[in-house]
Amino acid sequence: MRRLVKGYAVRRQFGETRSVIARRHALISTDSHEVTPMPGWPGARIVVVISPQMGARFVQFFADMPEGAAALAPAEGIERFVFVLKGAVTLTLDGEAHRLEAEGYALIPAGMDHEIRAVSAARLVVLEKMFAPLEGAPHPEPVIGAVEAQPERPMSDDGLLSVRKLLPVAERFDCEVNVMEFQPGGSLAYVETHFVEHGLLMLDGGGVYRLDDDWFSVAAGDVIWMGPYCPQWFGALGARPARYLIYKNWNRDPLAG
Ligand code: UGY
Ligand code: MN
Repeated sequence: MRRLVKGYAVRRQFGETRSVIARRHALISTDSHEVTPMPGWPGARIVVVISPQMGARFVQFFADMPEGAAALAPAEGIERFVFVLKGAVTLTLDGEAHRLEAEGYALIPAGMDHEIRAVSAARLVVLEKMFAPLEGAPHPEPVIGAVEAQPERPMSDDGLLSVRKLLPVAERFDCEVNVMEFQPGGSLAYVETHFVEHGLLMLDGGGVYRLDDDWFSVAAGDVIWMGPYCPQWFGALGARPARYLIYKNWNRDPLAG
């Protein structure tokens, strides 16, 4: 561990980082995090890791909130997904307070006023996008849950890959957020190419991520943006399972804006 820390220090000294920003993908390692102020998040340390400025159609950021800090709803038309990495927050929606602890999460539909308040110092990862309504479908309801309460569904015949879906599978939702778990040696079955994009946070373990024509070693804390049609594949390495949180826009026609 000591060597690793020293390694980072040396890399920084020579202006190196594992972060890579390319046309259709990005890998953001923690050593290049940049803290920025953010309207609606007074007192919080915000690090925006994915945004439209790099080509994405959504935003992903970390929010470190000191105890007692509160965040307000985003601008009109934007839906928000909040996932607690550390500590605890209360989410107040429609006058009701919900406590979210580590690996607790919430999807707050566009247009829904709310407050997120840190009960203790808390670290969150937040995803926001412009909601894409679907004609004939009702407006989605808020979703509040915890990862471990969701059923683990097998995703491969070898038993090495499973997924927990954090949101209901229904077309009124224009995105999904999942936790995928790879046992050591497990991998995606094929190189995916699809029109939807991803925001990913490595939660545990690590492995090798293929993005376009490059292969990257990735570990807990790393963030990845995969733009439309970025060829992608992951294989887990190491003695313990690798897990990642992954967002995807979906359920909408590619011609629908
Ligand atoms: O759902 C997905 O597209 C997912 N399997 N992609 C990924 O893990 N890169
Ligand atoms: Mn994919």
